[in-house]
Amino acid sequence: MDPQAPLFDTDQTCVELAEGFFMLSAFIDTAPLLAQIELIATEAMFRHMQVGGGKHMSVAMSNCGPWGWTSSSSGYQYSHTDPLTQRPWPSMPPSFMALAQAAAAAAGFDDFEPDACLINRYARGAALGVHQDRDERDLGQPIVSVSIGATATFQLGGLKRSESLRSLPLHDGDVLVWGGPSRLRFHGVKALKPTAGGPDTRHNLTFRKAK
Ligand code: MD6
Ligand code: FE
Repeated sequence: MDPQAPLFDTDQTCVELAEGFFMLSAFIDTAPLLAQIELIATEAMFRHMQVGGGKHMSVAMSNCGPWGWTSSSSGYQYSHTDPLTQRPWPSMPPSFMALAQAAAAAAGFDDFEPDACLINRYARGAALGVHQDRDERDLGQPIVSVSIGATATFQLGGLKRSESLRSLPLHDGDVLVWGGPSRLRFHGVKALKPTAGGPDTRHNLTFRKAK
């Protein structure tokens, strides 16, 4: 790669799809991110967390940064330590922090200070049910979400669960930034259907200010 090449494609368009909801298409080269994810997973392995009713999520998850999002039979919480090892989550690579802040700034959020990075891994058929991200203390801070690998269909809803969902393809390198009046929108990811010849797995990094 050209060592002079900018890290982020900051010239490219940032489209506001709804008030406070921004799509940065092909914002980042994901190969270095995937290498970092693999390293993180040697310390904090991907696991299918338990949700209510004894079920497990089809999406496998890990975390890096000071706080990690966890789910168990007793509910959702942010924790400093990995419940599997009792050790702190791996630290957030500086390149992750730089990416999250550059994306937030491109969407007009200049003081994003993420302290949590949830790492999702989708194999064929894995899906994320429609939900709101509301476990964070400061809902004034946006969320930055980075798509890596196989294309997924994101479902964007409104502020009430009953509102209709709009389908949005998320490709490798796409970044979503949402905050302000969109911060509590319902959303989900449809069951992954990798296309022939393409990557068979999707990863997603979700950066948040948890505490
Ligand atoms: C995913 N993302 O893209 C799951 N949440 O795999 C999310 O649940 C999400 O992309 C809040 C904000 C952006 C997101
Ligand atoms: Fe979410």
